[in-house]
Amino acid sequence: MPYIYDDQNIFAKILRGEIPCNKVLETEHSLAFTDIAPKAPHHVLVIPKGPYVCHDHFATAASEAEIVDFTRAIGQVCAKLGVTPGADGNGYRLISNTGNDGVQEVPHLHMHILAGRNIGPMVM
Ligand code: IU
Repeated sequence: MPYIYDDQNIFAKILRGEIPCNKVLETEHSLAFTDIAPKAPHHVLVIPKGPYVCHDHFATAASEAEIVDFTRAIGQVCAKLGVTPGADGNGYRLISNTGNDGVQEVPHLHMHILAGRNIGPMVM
């Protein structure tokens, strides 16, 4: 079944500049901003600028340039936060909630970066 993108979702509005965000990083194809309800000292969301509902949609429909940009943007945000383990940071968790069972609230692909404390066991 094809993915149907709802362009009225909150992240689409942020991308169109209709709603402000606390921007952490912007690249050609991606945007990163702080989560409005942080679950950790660092809680950043990274989203592709294109209209993709979730990772599966992105991985099958996005261009290689978008996929590379998104993947690198996540790494760049972690570096900016100073949490990259290989660069003496203390690590982080990446989460991308997907669909109903993943309890995805906003239907635009987003990667949560959680860091700044021990995030605890995987089931939250
Ligand atoms: P999800 O369950 O992975 O879809 O979580 C959506 C996240 O988007 C959640 O952590 C919200 O706090 C966050 N968020 C936001 O940062 N800004 C908003 O205006 C809204 C939700 I609505």
